[in-house]
Amino acid sequence: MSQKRRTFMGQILTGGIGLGVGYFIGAKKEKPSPKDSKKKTVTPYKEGLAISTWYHGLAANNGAWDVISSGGTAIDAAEKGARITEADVTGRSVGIGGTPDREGKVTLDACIMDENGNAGSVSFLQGIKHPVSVARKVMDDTPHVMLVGEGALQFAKEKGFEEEDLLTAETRAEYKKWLETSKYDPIINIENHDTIGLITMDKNGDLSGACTTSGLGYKMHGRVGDSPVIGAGLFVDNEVGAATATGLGEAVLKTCGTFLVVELMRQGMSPNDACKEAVNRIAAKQNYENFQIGYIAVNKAGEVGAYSIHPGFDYALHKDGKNEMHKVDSLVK
Ligand code: SD4
Repeated sequence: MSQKRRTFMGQILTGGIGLGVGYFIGAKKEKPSPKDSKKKTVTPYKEGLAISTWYHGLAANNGAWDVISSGGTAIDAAEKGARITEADVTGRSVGIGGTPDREGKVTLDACIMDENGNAGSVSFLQGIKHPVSVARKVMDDTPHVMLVGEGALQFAKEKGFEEEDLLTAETRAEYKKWLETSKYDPIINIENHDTIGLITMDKNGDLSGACTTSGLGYKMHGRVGDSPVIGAGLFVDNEVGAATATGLGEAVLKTCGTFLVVELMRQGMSPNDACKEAVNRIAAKQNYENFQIGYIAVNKAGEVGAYSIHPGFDYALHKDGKNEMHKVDSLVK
């Protein structure tokens, strides 16, 4: 070995050892004492609950509650509730009857997550009325988390889902009218969203969630929002809590919105404060004048919270024998 190379190797070794020692010392110093690392024990809420975005959440909560009240699991409840909204042809932003993209195609995004941290998701899926159930199959029957487009459709058909036209007479007519101007303003109207995000807690105190949408009306063909992205449109951590989002997906994606909400709850924030802080993070960097974001969250103790950028966002909560709408406080008054 040449002198030069030997010196170089020597430097690496000494540096390496030095770094190793430094790391070791550093690690030793920072290691939390067993007392510090003790987790705060939270008594899980075991009465069951369902909380979901917007008015259509009332019907979804009822579907979820049928499962929860009969002793079913949170994940089954989340799927059942989300399917109710997907099947509603009058809803313009979920499942059949959803507003198409600018090429007249209804493209759907959905995800689901259970109490063990398992997740499944589909995006840019066409022709299948219940994307949330396809997402469930991705979670249960594949080694993957996300399937998109053609592959998702192929998988759905293999699993027995029927392909159907998701445009209704009304949405077809609305699309034709839209074509007259083809005006697409990427800054969405603050009322233009109704994604369903649903969080469920069963009588075992376990949390799950689902999020399903047709995304933004007249979006670019191929556009995918936050709703099928784990940590953006939905996140569940059964030790801490769960959160889901609605609104302009791009803003949620850029801030890992629901992951952030859950992490803030892990650090001790209430669901309400965590939602508020996650909205503030968006507001700090983005011009939020013309778009809406709404978060809802639940912690392990069964406390719920929500916050939005603009007024007008509400959520449905099924808890303590009542299923009711709740207005949400917002950044802009
Ligand atoms: C999206 N977050 O695709 C969804 C939009 C939404 O009702 O909430 N639609 O960006």
